[in-house]
Amino acid sequence: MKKALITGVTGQDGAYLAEFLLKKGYEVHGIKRRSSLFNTDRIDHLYQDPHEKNLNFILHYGDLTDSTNIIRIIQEVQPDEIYNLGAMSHVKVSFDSPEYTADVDGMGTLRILEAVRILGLEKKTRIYQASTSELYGKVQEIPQKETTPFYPRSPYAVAKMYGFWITVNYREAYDMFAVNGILFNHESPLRGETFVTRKITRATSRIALGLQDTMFLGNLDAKRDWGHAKDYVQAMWLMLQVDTPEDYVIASGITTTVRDFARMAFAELGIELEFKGEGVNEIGYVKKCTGEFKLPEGQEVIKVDPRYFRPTEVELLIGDPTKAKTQLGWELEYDLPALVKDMVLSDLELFKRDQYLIEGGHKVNNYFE
Ligand code: NDP
Ligand code: GDR
Repeated sequence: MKKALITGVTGQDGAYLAEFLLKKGYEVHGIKRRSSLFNTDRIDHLYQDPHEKNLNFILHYGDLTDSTNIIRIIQEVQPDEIYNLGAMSHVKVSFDSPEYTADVDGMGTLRILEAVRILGLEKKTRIYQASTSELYGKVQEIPQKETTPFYPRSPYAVAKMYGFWITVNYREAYDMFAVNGILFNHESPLRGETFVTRKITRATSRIALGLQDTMFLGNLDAKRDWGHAKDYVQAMWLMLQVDTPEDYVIASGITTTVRDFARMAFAELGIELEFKGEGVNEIGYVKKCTGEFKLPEGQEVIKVDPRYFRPTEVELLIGDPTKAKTQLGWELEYDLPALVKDMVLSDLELFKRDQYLIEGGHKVNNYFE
């Protein structure tokens, strides 16, 4: 039985990857951070009582800022594959916590690589590093591919750039099987609530149900190449199954504005939007309702709040996944409409439960960012 170790197992990708590897028959170990509340919502369906025999999903407390626990866990587990997904992954927040982001996302990657080397596991353990399309930053070439120069535009992207190159360096210096997946944005019903797609699908569902009137967004013109996280974790695994360690772009090859993503989310519930105004004065309002949800025509459901603007923005991302498709045989199952549908319907179910609770006189979590 192969053993995999996942950092960031409690995150969106960690949860899908753990499920995928368990189905493949792996023994899966995950590193989770200690927190004052349970932080395992996304993996609770995989949980096994530690008192059971023959466990194949095992969690360890740890943190990427602490090399002592990284070394100890890797020594204990002796993994065949490490997936380094742990990160302070929010681009806007990285401007508020730049030093911490550098420590976790940059130095954290070094700690993993160095632990494998210190423990003499260079020939046994294959390492996947979660690199990102944010490395491309300011547009140098489109579509962006493996050979496109980097121009990072945030403390997050700069930290990830260190992670990218230290992975390449350990591969070349110590002949380790260490690879970068340069993944473009991927989303799902498990996406963190403050990333724009999930923020939109949550607010769309709440607005349709009458739990909220308006959502506030930042740059509506930003363009992203969005795919489904379920498809993208398969690419991570494929990258570790080939003979030669190489870096790959994983993307859908299609780019869409934030504005159009919002339009698609509302359309999924039969609500047609139109936009008027420009810049900070732009407003998205209801033009027509053709389905179950009847909102008043003209209701202003999207407004712009400059607090969500970034000091330096990445305006356009569109990836070319040809190398992954031809060399790894990677294929997408979900296109953008299927992704939007999956997210909106899942959030609608979630907030129908909230609506039910509110009708019963209970309080629900009302925290939005
Ligand atoms: P999430 O933010 O959903 O998950 C991040 C994970 O990292 C969580 O499990 C989090 O723990 C954990 N984590 C944060 N800080 C630390 C730390 N100091 N030590 C250990 N673990 C830590 O991210 P995604 O699942 O979306 O992304 C996975 C990886 O892929 C990240 O590295 C991200 O930067 C990268 N990436 C993501 C893309 C995307 O579109 N989703 C695209 C390209 C790259 P906790 O649950 O306790 O917060
Ligand atoms: P991104 O994702 O920065 O691409 O990083 P995010 O969803 O946060 O932003 C995408 C684009 O939408 C614009 N935007 C807003 N973003 C947020 N979060 N909230 C808003 O209200 C809002 N309004 C407009 C942003 O300005 C941006 O242009 C994600 C993360 O998962 C990274 O970890 C990963 O590396 C990259 O994707 C690829």
